[in-house]
Amino acid sequence: MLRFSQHQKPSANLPLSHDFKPKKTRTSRKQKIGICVIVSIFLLLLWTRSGTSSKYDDDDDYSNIDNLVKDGSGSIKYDSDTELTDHDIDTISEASNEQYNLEIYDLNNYQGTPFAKDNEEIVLLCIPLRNAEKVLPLMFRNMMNMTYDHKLIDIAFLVSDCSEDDKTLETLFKYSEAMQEGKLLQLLDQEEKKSKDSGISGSSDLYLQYMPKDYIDNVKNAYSPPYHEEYNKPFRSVQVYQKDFGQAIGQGFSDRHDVKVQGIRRKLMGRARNWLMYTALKPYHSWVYWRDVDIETSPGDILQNLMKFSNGFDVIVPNVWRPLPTFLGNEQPYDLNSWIESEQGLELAKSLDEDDVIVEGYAEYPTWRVHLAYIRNPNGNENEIVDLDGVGGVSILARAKVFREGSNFPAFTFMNHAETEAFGKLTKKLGFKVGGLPHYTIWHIYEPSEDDLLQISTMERKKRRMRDRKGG
Ligand SMILES: Nc1nc2c(ncn2[C@@H]2O[C@H](COP(=O)(O)OP(=O)(O)OP(=O)(O)O)[C@@H](O)[C@H]2O)c(=O)[nH]1
Ligand SMILES: *[C@@H]1O[C@H](CO)[C@@H](O)[C@H](O)[C@H]1NC(C)=O
Ligand SMILES: [Mg+2]
Repeated sequence: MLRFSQHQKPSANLPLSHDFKPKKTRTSRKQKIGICVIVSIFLLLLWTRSGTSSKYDDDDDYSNIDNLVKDGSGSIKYDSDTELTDHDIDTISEASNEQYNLEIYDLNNYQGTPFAKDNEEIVLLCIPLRNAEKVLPLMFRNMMNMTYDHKLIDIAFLVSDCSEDDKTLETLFKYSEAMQEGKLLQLLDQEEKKSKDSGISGSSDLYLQYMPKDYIDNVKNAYSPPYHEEYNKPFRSVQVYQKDFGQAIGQGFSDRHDVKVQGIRRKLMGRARNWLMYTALKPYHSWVYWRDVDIETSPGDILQNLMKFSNGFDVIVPNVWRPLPTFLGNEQPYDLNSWIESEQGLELAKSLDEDDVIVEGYAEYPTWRVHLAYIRNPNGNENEIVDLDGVGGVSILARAKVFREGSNFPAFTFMNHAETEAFGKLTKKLGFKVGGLPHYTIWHIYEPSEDDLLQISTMERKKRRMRDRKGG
């Protein structure tokens, strides 16, 4: 007798893994057991809640499988306590003592639609990290702020090449655990209060006094209650991967923006992104959303909003700006990797070696391309979309099928580009549409460069002298 149950949504029997072993192990055994328990409970909850599993008797013959596939109902699970006939055992070669799964997916059902939220389409959220400890609270608050159903989002982190004293991996694990238990907001608030009380932030936050007041107010607002209903809800799953790629270029602002290092740095980043995506992408993902850690504010419904454009586009990016100190002009177009190809860009490419990488936004590479960042009008129509050739990696929504059909983040020179810019070109070559929203903006954090810090300290000294003169 063969019995199998059917799941409307491939959830209950799929890996909801949240277990990982940090290389620099800090997690106690107790913690690990704790997580296993949480995962099991979560699994059980999903299982009971799905309510769609129905059992088929042996007189329902194999034609059911056909029906299932046609229905697009996802997966079929063979339970351990079923008696198998010889024929069944022939059919299913890998029988194990306990339980095994046979899953059937009609991949036509996981291509991504503009009605993703209503269709309960599952999103894979990919976040690469390096020396990111400092921005993790901000990143997690941004994730929690997403109003797309958390139970439809699988999160995959890749941590690479962090410095010796950096605690990205440990902190990531701690926050992920708290988030899945619904306790993260509490934890972050507590930690923030503690550091405020101890006055640790002090001199490193001096630049805040030079930031535009309305921006600071806006940020304060963005990080304050009331929060939406979904905010504290656990995500479908969290996976943390650790793998080094030998990235040697510093993660400081000035280090990583030197033009000479871009080619190497970007190819390594491409390699990292590919490892992350190929490891995490599962058949039931309809979407992949790439997000950098260092975003300060972003609308909570960004996923739904980007998905709206998927009737005409397969890859969609928002505009990315950053604030600046008032003495530098308040704000600035930031992500210059999203652009429209130009005649001059193509000519420049022809003049280069096959392996040379053009990195957009540097004087060394005069391409005269139109950058998405520069065509923004703060009062422009948020629903306007333009065709792009290159894209930046800060926030990319892509149909999962783009990757399934072979696109990725080239870790070699492709059409004189690498990583996300090459991803844009490659994706177009595969026949997909790549678009950007000029008037829909998310905000990257501002990190003072060495020059900016120098200027701030000069101004501070001047201020002090004035004060001293007045006082004395
Ligand atoms: N796994 C991994 N992540 C990285 C590496 N380098 C940067 N990242 C992460 O990738 C994202 C983008 O990195 P950034 O350093 O901001 O690089 P960028 O976006 O090209 O540069 P900016 O435009 O200056 O922000 C961030 O989330 C980083 O934490 C790396 O070598 N490995
Ligand atoms: C959270 O979402 C709201 C609503 O879209 C938005 O106004 C706010 O800026 C978001 N917060 C952050 C930290 O991005
Ligand atoms: Mg960045």
